[in-house]
Amino acid sequence: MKSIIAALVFAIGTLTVAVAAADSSGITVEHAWARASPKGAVTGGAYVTIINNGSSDDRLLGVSSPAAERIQFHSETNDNGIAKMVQLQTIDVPAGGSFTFKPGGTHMMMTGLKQPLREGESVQLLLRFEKAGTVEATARIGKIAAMSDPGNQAGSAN
Ligand SMILES: [Cu+2]
Repeated sequence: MKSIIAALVFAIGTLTVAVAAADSSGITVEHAWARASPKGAVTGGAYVTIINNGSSDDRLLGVSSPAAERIQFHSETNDNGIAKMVQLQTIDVPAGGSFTFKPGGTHMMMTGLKQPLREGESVQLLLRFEKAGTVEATARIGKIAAMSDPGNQAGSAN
């Protein structure tokens, strides 16, 4: 009987360790998408939802892509009908919380595009977090003025 209890305690101990390891980075990136760039444009908008199911706060430090020279975070505010963009250095993603980049709100601005962003194609994003490290996401490219993830639109042309 004693040996069975010992085995059980050992099994539970192992399980706890496994859960703790998975919990150390609870960051997932969902709904990565971008807007098609108009002809000749050198900038483009990219959007993701970051979910933090971990037990500690994390912070998005930067994003890069092989398709752009750099990616900035811009928050957009409406000041008496005039849209203003302010650059943010980092994005906080609290434990148990999430952050959504979206058109008209905080967005990722790809600058120095190396190739046009074409609807129906995709672009790689590398998100660098303070604790979770680098998380890769594939952004689907939607229409020029798309307002949401093209993968989520009913009646998508794809
Ligand atoms: Cu912007």
